[in-house]
Amino acid sequence: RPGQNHHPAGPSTPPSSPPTQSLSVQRQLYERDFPLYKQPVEVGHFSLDSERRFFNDARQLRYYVEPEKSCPNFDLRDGYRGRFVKRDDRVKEKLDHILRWILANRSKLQSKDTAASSSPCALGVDIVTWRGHLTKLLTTPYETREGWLLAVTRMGGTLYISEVETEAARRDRENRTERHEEMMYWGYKFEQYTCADDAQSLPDPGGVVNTNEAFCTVVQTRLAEHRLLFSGEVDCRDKDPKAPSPPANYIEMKTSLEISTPKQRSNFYRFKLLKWWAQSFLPGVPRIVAGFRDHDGVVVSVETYHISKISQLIKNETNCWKPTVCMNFCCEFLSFVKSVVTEDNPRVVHLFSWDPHRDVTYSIHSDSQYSFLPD
Ligand code: 0WD
Ligand code: CA
Repeated sequence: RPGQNHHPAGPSTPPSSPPTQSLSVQRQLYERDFPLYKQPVEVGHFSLDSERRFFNDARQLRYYVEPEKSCPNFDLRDGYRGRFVKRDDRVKEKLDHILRWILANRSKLQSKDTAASSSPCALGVDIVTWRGHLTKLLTTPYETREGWLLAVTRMGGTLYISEVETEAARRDRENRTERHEEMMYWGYKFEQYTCADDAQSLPDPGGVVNTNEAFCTVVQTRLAEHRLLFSGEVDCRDKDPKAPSPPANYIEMKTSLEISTPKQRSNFYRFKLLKWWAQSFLPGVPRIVAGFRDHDGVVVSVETYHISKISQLIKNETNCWKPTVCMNFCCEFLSFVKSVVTEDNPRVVHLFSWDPHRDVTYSIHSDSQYSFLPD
């Protein structure tokens, strides 16, 4: 049925109807009650070392040390030339690290309710992906600049979702200005000023910043009927030994230009806080510590945002985003994917594609450059 459009939560859609060709992204279609989103549970974690090697442990987890002053004057440019090892972002790792974690931790996944589940599958989850891919889905109804490509394969009843770099994103990556390259370093430098290797020590601003290093949490949760397993990079944890268990003790670090005009403040609320909220809400990370910097990369103030308070913060903003629209769209996209990707075959990829001001569409590829599940 070409041209047919997938209608969100359409009660008139019979459950057995054939898959539709596209999914609308219009906000008003998703303005309804907040869907069920279960408290995310950490089922594991892993680390990537300075050479991007995988370890099934928390060796890269760091500890947040609150800056001495509210105006700390951290110089984020320090070390860019000389004490910086940058990850090679031409290398596409796809889901490989998550798959390594799954292979090492299968026993933790065979959940007790798998046998009783209406859709039994090998892993006991419907979706495996990166948190960052879900963040892109959450923000899609409000995105006007960057589209996305998501490759999906069904294997053993589980849908694996892995991003494919768009042509536009590749052009942007290859044509970044020297200024932009340096500014990408500033976020990592801020982490180095505020994070220590263990609960007893202090940050070492004189050390090397190596963006190969990462600590990733693996969480399990449910969005309406979709059982999700995803991983996301975590910057640090609360160093208090009495802090709650993960993910409630995790902290996301951010930097942003200092806010000096009402226009800047409104843009911060409407665009940046949307991305910050979506990214941390998904894995249940409760706090963001933000360093506000000037044009020269000097941090002039530090502020904490509680994820649970962000929706209140933005309520008085005109033309602002709504968390319920983000979550309902993501839920509907996952239902759309489930209805389209029915063939259980690691060599088949359905490539879902979205550009701003368009519907989500897809194409089908067998044994192509898009296949991403390793043998
Ligand atoms: O190869 C790829 N195409 C991708 C790899 C795409 C997306 C993710 N990854 C993997 C990497 O293994 C990385 O360790 O993503 C991990 C992070 O995953 P995520 O948490 O799902 O990603 P996201 O939420 O977008 O980013 C979290 C942090 C970023 O922090 P800020 O504060 O800037 O949001 O992960 C870093 C970055 O510090 N980051 C990445 N690190 C490695 N590779 C990547 C990336 N592609 N993107 C963001
Ligand atoms: Ca961060």
